[in-house]
Amino acid sequence: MNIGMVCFPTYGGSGVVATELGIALANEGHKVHFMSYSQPFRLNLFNENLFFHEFSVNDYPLFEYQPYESVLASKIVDVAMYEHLDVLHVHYAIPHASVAYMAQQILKSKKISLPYITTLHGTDITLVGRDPAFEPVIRFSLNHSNAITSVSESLKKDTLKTFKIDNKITVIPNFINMKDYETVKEYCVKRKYAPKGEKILVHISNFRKVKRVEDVVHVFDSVRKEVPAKLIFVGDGPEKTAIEQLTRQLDLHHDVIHLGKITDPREILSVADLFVLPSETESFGLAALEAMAMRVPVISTNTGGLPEVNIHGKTGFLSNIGDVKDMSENALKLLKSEKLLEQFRKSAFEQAQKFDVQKILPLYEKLYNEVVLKEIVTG
Ligand code: GMT
Repeated sequence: MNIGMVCFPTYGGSGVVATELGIALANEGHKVHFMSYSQPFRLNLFNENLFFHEFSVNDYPLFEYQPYESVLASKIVDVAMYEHLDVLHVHYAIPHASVAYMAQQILKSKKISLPYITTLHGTDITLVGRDPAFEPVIRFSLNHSNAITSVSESLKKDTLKTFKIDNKITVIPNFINMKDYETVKEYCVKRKYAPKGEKILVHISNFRKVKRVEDVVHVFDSVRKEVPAKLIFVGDGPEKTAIEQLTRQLDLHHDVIHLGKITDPREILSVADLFVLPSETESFGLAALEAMAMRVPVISTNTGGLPEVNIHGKTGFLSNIGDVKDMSENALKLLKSEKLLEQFRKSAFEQAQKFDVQKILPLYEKLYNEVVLKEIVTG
């Protein structure tokens, strides 16, 4: 099958899912054409079935806001016509679902049919999507999608609550390739970050408000009072400076390491004892799943899709949003007992196996086949 894949290329779960899906599909023999304004950061183009079609939005002085949608729609039309796409898969509803609809209509006028699938990732519904300014466009383009997927049951419920959607939503969870995680190597030297054998807590995110990174700092503050520990932050984003200031105010900064953006989280997860994710909303929590696949238990909130991934009392613990005390107690419970920590590590790894690409990929392939077949039958 020839598949068009549209995603945001930047650091963030939706781009990672799109890229990993494209790679898995390419390994199965499908030809996958990525369309994005820059190369998705995990996309390796040395694969005969992977293609990247870059587009750039001109910085014309008349435009205060660049016409991203028009340029992307034109790119989709072009790639669909010349690469003979069978199906288009767009990640993140805003604005990709409406762009896909526009491209579909343009192609229709040229007697070319291109069904499109929209995958909802989270903030496109739970944050940005809640803005009434987007409502009619999102509702329309979702209702006209040939199929919609959401990354968790929770996000499906949120979508149906927020928008009047007549279309069916199929839940296809985030996934990982377990092969990449099976042999646990110590990629980087633990001694560098924890020279005295301190416990290591890790948080990976894009440092947006929704991640509540300040709660990570407060949890670490409590933990460190009882157990020698280090905190490693991975990622960058709008809250980073405020977080740095907070760690200085609390006099924690000597035990906090900021690594910035790294492409392979396994390196740092291989030395972690706990992963902390205290998000306000989290449709799935791919970062938590990646941690679990590296045998790292997760201290998280119980929001959104997190309970579908992190099993309370087994793979980690779930707390109410903002309940730093509970999160700290849970973290200490694990850090103070090697035996318990080991048990949780094992369960985290077992739970992660349920989200192996081998189980999830067929769900996407089935959906692609269904929409393509339906398009042929109904024209
Ligand atoms: O986590 C983010 O803020 C990035 C965002 C994205 O769209 O790139 O992530 C969302 O999609 C991921 C992949 O499906 C999910 O695993 C994340 O839980 C989700 N983030 C939120 O819902 C906040």
